[in-house]
Amino acid sequence: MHSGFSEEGNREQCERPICVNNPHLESMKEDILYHLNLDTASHDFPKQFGDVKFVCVGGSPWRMKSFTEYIAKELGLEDPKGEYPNICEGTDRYAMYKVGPILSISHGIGIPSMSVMLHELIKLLYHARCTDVTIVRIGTSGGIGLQPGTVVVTKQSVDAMFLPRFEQVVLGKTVVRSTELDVELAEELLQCGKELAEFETVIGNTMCTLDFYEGQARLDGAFCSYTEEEKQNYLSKRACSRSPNIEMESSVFAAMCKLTAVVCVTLLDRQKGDQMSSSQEVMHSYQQRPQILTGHYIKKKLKTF
Ligand code: R2B
Ligand code: URA
Repeated sequence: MHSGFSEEGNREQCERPICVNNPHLESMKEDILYHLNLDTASHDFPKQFGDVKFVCVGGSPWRMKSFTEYIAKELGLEDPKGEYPNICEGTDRYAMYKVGPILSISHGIGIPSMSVMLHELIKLLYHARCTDVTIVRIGTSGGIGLQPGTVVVTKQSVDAMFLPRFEQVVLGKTVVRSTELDVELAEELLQCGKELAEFETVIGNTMCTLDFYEGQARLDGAFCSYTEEEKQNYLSKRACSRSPNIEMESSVFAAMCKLTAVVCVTLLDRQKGDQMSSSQEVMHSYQQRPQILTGHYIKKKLKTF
C-alpha cells in the first residue's frame, strides 16, 4: 500500500489509523518535518493534532486561512479575538491552521509542491496517532463547457493523456500509481451541493496537468506551438467530455491518500478563453464555493459523530 491511509476494514468500522509505509521511520529518534517547520522532538504531536478528523488542503495560504475563519464561524468555534495563528510560522513554504478537529493547509502550485506537503502531513497525522481522517482538496480549476463558478467533485483524476494514473520516477524507474478517489465520499459531497442549491455542482473526471499554460492547451503563455483549432480539438476530445475540469494537483493527491475528495470550482470556460478576466470580487466569490460545500459536509458529519 502506498497511500497514507489504512485500507483495512470498511468505512463503518471505526478507528482507521493513518499508515506510513516506510520501515526506516521506526529507527529515527526524531522526525523533522522540514517544510512545515515542525518536529517530533519539540512538539507534542498527539496533544497538538491528535483530535484531527478533517484536513482541508488548497493552493493558497490566504484561502486556507479564510477557510479556517469560515468553518470556525459555521461550527460555533470562533476565537473571540479572531486569532488563528499559522502553525507553520517560521517557514513561508506552507501555511497551516487548526480549529477544533479541522486542519487546513496550503499546498502551493503543482504536483511536486503538493507531494512534499503530503509526505509531511501524512507523517504528522501518523505521529499524532490520528484515526478516521478525511482529507479534501478545496481548489480552483479551468472548466470545459461549464458555466464559470460551477463546482466539480472529482470522480477520478486523469492525466493529460486522459489516463487514470500518476507516474513518478523512483530510483530511475517509472512507477505508476492509481488515482482512484473515494466514490462514496464524492457522492456525499455531490449530495451536499444539491442540498445547498446555492450553485451548480457536478461530478466528473478531473484532468491533472504538469503546467498551467502549454500543459493545459493555453494560447496565452510565453510560448505556444499550436493553433486555436488544435487547442479546441484537444479540449473537446471525446474522452475530454467526461473530464469537465483541469487543475494541477489531483493525481498525486489521489495517489498518496485514501478517503479523500477533490472539490474544485471552475474559474472560466476554457472553450471560450484562457485569461482570468473576471473581477477580483467574482473570483473571490467563486473560490468560496468549495469551502461552503465542504463546510456543509463537515457540519453534517460532526453532527452524526
Ligand atoms: C489550480 O489553480 C492553480 C493554478 O492557477 C493550480 O494550483 C491549480 O491546480
Ligand atoms: N487552475 C488551473 O489549473 N487551470 C485553470 O484554468 C484555472 C485554475
